[in-house]
Amino acid sequence: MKRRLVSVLIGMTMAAAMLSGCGGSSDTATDEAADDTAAEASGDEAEASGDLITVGYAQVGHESDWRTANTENYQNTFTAENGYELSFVDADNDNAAQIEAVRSFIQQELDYIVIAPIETAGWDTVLQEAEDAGIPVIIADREIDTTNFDAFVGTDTEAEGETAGNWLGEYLDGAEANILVIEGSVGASATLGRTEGFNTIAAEHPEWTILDSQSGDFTQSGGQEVMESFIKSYEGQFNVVVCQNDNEAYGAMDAMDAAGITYGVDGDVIIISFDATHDGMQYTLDGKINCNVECNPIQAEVVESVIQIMEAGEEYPERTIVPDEAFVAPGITSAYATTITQEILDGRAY
Ligand code: GYE
Repeated sequence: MKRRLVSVLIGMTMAAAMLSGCGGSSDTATDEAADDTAAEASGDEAEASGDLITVGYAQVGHESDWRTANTENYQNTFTAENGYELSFVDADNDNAAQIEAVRSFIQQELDYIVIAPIETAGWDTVLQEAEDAGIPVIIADREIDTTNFDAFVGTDTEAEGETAGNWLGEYLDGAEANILVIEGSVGASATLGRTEGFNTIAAEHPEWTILDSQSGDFTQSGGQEVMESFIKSYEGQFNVVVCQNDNEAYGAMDAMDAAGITYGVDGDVIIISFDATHDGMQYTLDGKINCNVECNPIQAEVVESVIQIMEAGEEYPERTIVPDEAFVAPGITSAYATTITQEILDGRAY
């Protein structure tokens, strides 16, 4: 199998097509309906003749709204109509269970294996087994610390962390920051990347102090628990809370509401979140979250296009970065982020 040793940042046109869920902007509704019928018919034929491409997806779990959007995106992309049979495993944030899921995909001799790795570590052995079995592996969403796989498709979480830091620097304009960080799951590349990116910018600001940084496991209940304990330890001492995903931000807001702490554009505490999923964007539009750095969960179409190139035996991109942008609440203008409007929220696919 040939490989192209380059990184690819997919173009905005492709991203726009992915986000709107349609393959070509010039298609009329009638053309699309005809295309759909044709695709369904060929899917039926492929299904009947056993020609479907079998793909195993070892998903992290169901910890967040981002994850739900990502799962739905895979289930809607790898369909029989599109020529695929998808084996989907939700590993429920259990690293060992996820590795076992991959092992079972190998035993089933699936055509392709896609993994959204819970943690960066621990992949070497099972990936070697996949390679020995001749099954191509695409690492999706999160990164790992070995290189024995075929392609990566995901977002640049370190850049997301830097964007958050750059926005905060711009917003505070030299004012002091006492920061609490609610991190994502321990050992996940999304956590490591966002932390590192934000810390790089924090290091440029002697007027900032990171008071504490604890994992909220990318869940709402985790975010709430961590925020409750932060409030006990640091009440009255902090003015910034960085939540490494939207669900943690919802939990943190609940904890601050219960303690009578105000936040957002009219409050005492600045909230930064990541993901920019639908509800997170609504909170940003409402001025409760000051800045929300997007992480695009709509990645299955990109994975599918890599598989199609592999199927054709052509050179495929080894690394595809799905682009993100950042959003700020109404009333804030930024060089690093777009000021959110109702129209932007209404136009989003997740
Ligand atoms: O930010 C979080 C999810 O890996 C980028 O995982 C993903 C992260 C996402 O649980 O909400």
